[in-house]
Amino acid sequence: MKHQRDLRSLSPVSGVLALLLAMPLSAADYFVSSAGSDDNPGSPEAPWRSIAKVNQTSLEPGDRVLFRRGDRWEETLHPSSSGAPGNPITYADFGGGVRPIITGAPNDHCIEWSTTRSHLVFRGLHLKDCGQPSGGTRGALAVWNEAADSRDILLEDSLLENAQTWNIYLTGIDGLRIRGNTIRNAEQQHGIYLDGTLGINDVVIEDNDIYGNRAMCVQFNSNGKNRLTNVTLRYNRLHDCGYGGLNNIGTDGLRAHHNLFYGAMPGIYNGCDGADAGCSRGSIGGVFANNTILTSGDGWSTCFSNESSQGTPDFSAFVNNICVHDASRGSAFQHMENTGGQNVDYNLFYSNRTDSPIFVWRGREYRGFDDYRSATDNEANGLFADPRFVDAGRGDMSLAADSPAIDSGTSLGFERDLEGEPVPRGSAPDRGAIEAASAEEPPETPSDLQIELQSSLNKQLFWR
Ligand SMILES: [Ca+2]
Repeated sequence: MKHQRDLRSLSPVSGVLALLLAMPLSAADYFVSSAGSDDNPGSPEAPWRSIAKVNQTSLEPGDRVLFRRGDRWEETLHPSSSGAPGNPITYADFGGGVRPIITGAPNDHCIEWSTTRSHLVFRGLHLKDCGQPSGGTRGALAVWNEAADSRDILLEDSLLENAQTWNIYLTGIDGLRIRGNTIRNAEQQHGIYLDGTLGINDVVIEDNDIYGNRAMCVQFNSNGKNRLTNVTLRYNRLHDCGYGGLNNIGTDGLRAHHNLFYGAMPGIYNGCDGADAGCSRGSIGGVFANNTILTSGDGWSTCFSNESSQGTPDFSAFVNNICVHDASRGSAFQHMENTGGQNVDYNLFYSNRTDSPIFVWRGREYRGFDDYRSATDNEANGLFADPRFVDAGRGDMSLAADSPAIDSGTSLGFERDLEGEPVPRGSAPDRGAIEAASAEEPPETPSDLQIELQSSLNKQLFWR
């Protein structure tokens, strides 16, 4: 039985026409609860019980499968069909309390498909303890696409934690949005692993909190096969992962901006895969801008590293970043390869250590920022100064009013910062991920209307 949604109940404020055009008259909602029965019709009053029932049901574009908050399933969700452009199939939550928990079948994925599935939305879910121990290839959301490309996949407002391998493992996707999630504590591998083996194109990863994963917070890897194309990583907090914040070994033209990296880990690696002899599928053309990167701890660590034993990785620009290197070993900035044309400027470096931080440029090592700057063409507008974070110890890397990073960046056309505030505020963009309120224009106490307008604006920017 179908449970047709009442279109008249839609809010009249925004995009209703587009929504109506996109929504077929047959769109149905199916409700699922641990207290239900698979003999039920799947209505709110008489919900289904199992994910097996969901997997067996042929869903149509526009349909939604809604899992009851507070319930739990030890089954793997295998989406049975695809949505349509502008009209996805949605897997989401309903009711009150904590998000619905899906743990996957024992030692299996939480969500998996291995033939083409497109136009799917996953929202408001809690994927927990998923996957396979001891280096298996399964994770919380894992797609291994043996057939043609999957397209248009959205994961948002969900909690992914304690996957036995990766929290997210995906390949063979064109059109991927991962936004507003918490992705933490993968027990063996990365928080997010995008594998270019079967192609990855058109990706936006934004507004996520990614931490405590055993390997990298985020890894983009060609595996020596296809470079990942049109990838944006922005407005994320990446911290306290075992191997580092970002390992970019296989994108073409990555845009990584307004991210915050911190914890006892390296910040950004840019390089080549170990299986890619000659680095023919290594990273090229990446832009790293307005990131705030703090590295610390007793181990080897670097804010930004462009190197590989396989060959010559490449990047385009490293600009407007704040880089605090406070680790006992490693370097603040390391560019080993003999390639040229990179734009490295307007960054702010600092170290709390008494010895001078190490900078490496084209294989030569410099002790301290002044020696590095005078010997290279880099950092004509660079600074070595305390960025004056409000309270770095408590994770507050916003800028105090006397920060030298305020209004001293160069304009790159960005529209918002890590926290959703407009860029620029004041006379120019700041360095780093968080744009400070303007000193000349102290913030007024906003009216309710202003709050509403700002919220609306943020939502629009968020949905770009
Ligand atoms: Ca500013």
